[in-house]
Amino acid sequence: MRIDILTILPKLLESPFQHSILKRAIENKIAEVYLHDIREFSTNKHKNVDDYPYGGGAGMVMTCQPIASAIEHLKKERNYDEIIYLTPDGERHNQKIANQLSLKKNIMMICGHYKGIDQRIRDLFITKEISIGDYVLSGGELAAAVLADSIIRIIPGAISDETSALTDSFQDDLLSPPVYTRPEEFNGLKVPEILFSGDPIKIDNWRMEMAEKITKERRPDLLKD
Ligand code: 6GU
Repeated sequence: MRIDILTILPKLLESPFQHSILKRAIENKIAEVYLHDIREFSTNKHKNVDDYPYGGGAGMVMTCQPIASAIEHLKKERNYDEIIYLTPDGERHNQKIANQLSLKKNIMMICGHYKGIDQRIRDLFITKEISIGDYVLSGGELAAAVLADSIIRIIPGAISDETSALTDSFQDDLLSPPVYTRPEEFNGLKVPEILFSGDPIKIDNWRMEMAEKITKERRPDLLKD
């Protein structure tokens, strides 16, 4: 999979791909991530990327030209399965969307700033609009990092323990059961006895019961369908 991210703050997006699972996935050629500075595509002599909104009001709007030029430059090189705009008014991100996107070959992500991007860019180029939750971020970059992480980590081979991504919270609409490691007792709190039983079926059943209990308590909405 190849992901191209268009942003006015490429530096902000470097670090998330330089650690842990994402770093390894990129090193192992399971994913390629390229950051593109929208400003470099501006034909304006000051390299401007924003302007005042028609109709007035607070805040600036990202102009069409630099974003359109960047998108067209990339589209000339390859076909994109999705061109995603990260925006708080997009479809709320979830595991199902991550699973679907993890099967794609080429994905482009556009990060907005200020009051957002000119609507015509959305009308002309964007195939999917995604929000990562009901709150407002300063820009789309952190959302793009979240989206890319959720996609890359589940590409087969990204996680060494193949079953690990499948047992994640949400992968089966259940939250994860509690986990323990050494020591057996910490500050008077003991590891549940069943985890020492050596009986994998009993342990699996206990984990499933705990997952259901926790999901019922914290996120009953996940159990509804
Ligand atoms: Cl995708 N962008 C911004 N700016 N804020 C958000 C978001 C995206 N998702 C939730 N809040």
